[in-house]
Amino acid sequence: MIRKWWHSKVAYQIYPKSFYDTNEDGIGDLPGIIQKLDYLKKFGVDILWLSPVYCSPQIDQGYDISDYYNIDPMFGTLKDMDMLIDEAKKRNIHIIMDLVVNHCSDQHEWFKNACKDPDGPYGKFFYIENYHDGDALPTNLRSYFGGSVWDKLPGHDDKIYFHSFHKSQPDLNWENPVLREELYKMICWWLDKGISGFRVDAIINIKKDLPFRHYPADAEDGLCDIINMHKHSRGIGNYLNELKERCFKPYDAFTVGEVFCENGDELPLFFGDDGYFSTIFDFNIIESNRGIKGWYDYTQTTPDDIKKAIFKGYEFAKNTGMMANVFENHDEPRGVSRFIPGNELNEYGKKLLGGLSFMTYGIPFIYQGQEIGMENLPFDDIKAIDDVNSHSEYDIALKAGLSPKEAFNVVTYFSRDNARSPYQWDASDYAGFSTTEPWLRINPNYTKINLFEQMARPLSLWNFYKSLIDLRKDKIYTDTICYGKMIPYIPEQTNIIAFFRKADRTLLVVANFQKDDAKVKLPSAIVRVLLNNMLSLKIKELTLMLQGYQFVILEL
Ligand code: TEU
Ligand code: CA
Repeated sequence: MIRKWWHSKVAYQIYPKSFYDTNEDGIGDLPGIIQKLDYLKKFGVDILWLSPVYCSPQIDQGYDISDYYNIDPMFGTLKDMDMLIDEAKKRNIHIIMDLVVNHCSDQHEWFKNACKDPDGPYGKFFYIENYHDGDALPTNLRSYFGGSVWDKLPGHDDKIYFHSFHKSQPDLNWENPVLREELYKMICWWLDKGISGFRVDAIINIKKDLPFRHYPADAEDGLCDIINMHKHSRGIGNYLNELKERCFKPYDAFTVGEVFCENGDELPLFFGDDGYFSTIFDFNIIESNRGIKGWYDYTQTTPDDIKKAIFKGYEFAKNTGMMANVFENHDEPRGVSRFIPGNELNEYGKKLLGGLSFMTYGIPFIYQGQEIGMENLPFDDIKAIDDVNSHSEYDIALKAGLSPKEAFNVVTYFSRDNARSPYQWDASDYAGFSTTEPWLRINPNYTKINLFEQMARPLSLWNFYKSLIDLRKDKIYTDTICYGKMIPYIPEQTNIIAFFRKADRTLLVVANFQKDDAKVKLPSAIVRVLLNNMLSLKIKELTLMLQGYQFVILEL
């Protein structure tokens, strides 16, 4: 593996709308991020991924872009963005933007022009088909956000267009070289501005299985999960290669692909030395309890599921490159609320999860608030949920026969709003996020869980994350933590996640992922305890006597 600057770094995802508000409108903004750069530097993060800040009607929180070349006024101006890039650079922080090119917004000029003249050049930017009421649809695929992927083209009763996500997010037609050129131009324009790269959204969707056809229905709606099409489609590599050659490679950009349904045989090409992307997210933990029918169809993830997920990711990546470690993001519930039973949730368990994410082979991505242990947002009514996907999953659960209360419970467990509530800076009004009512409710636990409190408390979760960052950057250990082999240790011991990291040094990471105490035999004597989420560590004749949720990094 060719060594790259980013291998030893720590990345942090900012959800701008909920990060920090400076102009008192209840919405986070770019000047807010600029103001916090010194803090982020002090914390130790090197790469900042910004969820979309482009112009957008915000139907899908910015993942519906109406102008790729401008900043939505709610976040600031292009000048603010230039300043953010500059100020970040001064501090040696790399900015990466979200690249959403599978689809745009139905308010984008391209789509408006396509509606005006579907047979003209912009009609070819999208997938538009003729359709008369009563006809069979070209495919029976179900969009990610529920319902058919087809909708009537505005202003045309006899035409329909394709959308993988919400109907306000028409898919761009990558088969069309003119469209591809437009996208490449835009991508290079941003790279010229000095950003270091992109997180590449939903990219697996750009290749369709053409000509469109029907698939066996998988539910009573007669539709079939869109993922099935992607299992059949081949040749996405041609586009991704072109994208890499034309845009990413000339700038040596750092790119992280959101690749969540892959054809096994093609995947090694996605990342690594010659990959289409520098890295891709390792979604094994996040996907560990997902059902195929919808959110309601999930199972509770166990510590042993997480263990399996961690080793599966490593086995998959080890000969190819480095994946990006995540256990939450803006599309998922808060990891600590999801993976630790509510009545056992405290800072020890939160530290354990953070420790695993940092010590697993891969580049750690922290989602804003993870470092202070932000938890799921409590909801009391489905109407209080903003996220579009939550509402469609609620309907799916009801249709599957769940009672409104059961459906509501499922949705509150998975809702994307859980992780989108404003950042909890301190215990003052509105959690120090804003001076006014924010766009989404603040978690009422902000008086207890907030950054200010944790920075002041030496044994806080935040300080533990800081130690993890410092350890990764400690010259003595960088090689072992970034490049060292990961070898499972006592994998058969239930609720214990343990592994070696081996390079010039040998580390043993041990997590007692349960509330009960546990004994773990050591393979050899300990040279040093590098990190411990508790004040003490009991050892009796080469056996660790771990407390519930104890997590340690040992040097052997
Ligand atoms: O997500 C891709 C994706 O497939 C989603 O369906 C994801 O599985 C879902 O959000 C879970 O509820 C990306 C973005 O991360 C997401 O925020 C966008 O909504 C989506 O693309 C469309 O751009
Ligand atoms: Ca604002």
